[in-house]
Amino acid sequence: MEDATPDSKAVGIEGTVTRATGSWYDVRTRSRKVRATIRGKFRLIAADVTNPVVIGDRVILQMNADGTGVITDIQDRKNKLSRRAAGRKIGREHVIAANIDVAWIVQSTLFPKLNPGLIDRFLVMAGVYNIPANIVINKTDLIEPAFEDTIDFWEELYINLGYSVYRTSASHGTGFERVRKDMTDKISVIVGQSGVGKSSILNRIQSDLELRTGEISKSTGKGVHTTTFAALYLLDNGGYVADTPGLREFGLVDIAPADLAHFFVEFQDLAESCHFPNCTHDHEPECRVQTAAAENEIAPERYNSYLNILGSLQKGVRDRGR
Ligand SMILES: Nc1nc2c(ncn2[C@@H]2O[C@H](COP(=O)(O)OP(=O)(O)OP(=O)(O)O)[C@@H](O)[C@H]2O)c(=O)[nH]1
Ligand SMILES: [Mg+2]
Ligand SMILES: [Zn+2]
Repeated sequence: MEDATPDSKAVGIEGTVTRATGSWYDVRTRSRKVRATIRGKFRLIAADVTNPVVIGDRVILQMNADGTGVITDIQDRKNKLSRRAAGRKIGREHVIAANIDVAWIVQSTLFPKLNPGLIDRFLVMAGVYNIPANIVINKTDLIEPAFEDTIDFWEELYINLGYSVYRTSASHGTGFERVRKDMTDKISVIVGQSGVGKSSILNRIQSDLELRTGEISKSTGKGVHTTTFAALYLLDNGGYVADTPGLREFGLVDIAPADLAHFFVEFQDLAESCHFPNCTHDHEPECRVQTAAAENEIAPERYNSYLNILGSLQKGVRDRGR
């Protein structure tokens, strides 16, 4: 669609939402960035969602005479990344971003320490929302010789499962060429807990972003939640990348416990040979997945991680049933 002139009322302009904070939205059209509001009807449609228009949304704008715009239509989303809202809006869906081509799951080697259980939770989340995922191990400059084997072990494990693993040091600026290349022409979203270096990584990918980065708490070894809202940044080489606030936790409430195994790629074929079609691969007899874990055919670490997530899903089901 052609860009319309600011005083054109009739023709809509197509654009991508790059910032969504409160009542104002930034929309990038082919030629410029427009500040826009939304029509009230979107709030009504989305009563169970805390935010009706999110970054990554493809929208139609009508221009006002003063150069601002009004979002009049939202195109169907290819996918979205959400979490359950906490606090006042508890239980409602909070959509973080839409139309995502790839989620980059960031972990740091130390401060905070690499947490494969969290990688698995993020992989499940990406799977549930139908988003391809890559894994970034940041802060490689902190790897002591004694720690090298551990990092190699996890890197190899995820590569063998078919994921792309990237090693970066935002402090030293190493490992970014491949990340930059694989972000080209895509909508990327960076996820990971606070302090792993998500904003620092983006500053390395494109220095003019100048995103604020935070400290690591001396007492907890964790980040201090420096990034407070998600925004989408235009990349020089084409594409967009979203920085997001560190996720404290995310309810995996959207899946039934019996569906969890679908998101552990290496379990899929095995699960078909289990005796019970709704096997949770936990306690059931004649379970092919349990046998595979016992015989190291699948990594016991991944099986344990599966059981941990299964436990939290089952707890969620019990809590909601009360
Ligand atoms: N040693 C080392 N420190 C790093 C690296 N990358 C980031 N840091 C430090 O880690 C701290 C947190 O970095 P941020 O980029 O703010 O982390 P974040 O993931 O964006 O955190 P939130 O915005 O709170 O979610 C800062 O003090 C960074 O300087 C790295 O590669 N090596
Ligand atoms: Mg940040
Ligand atoms: Zn089974």
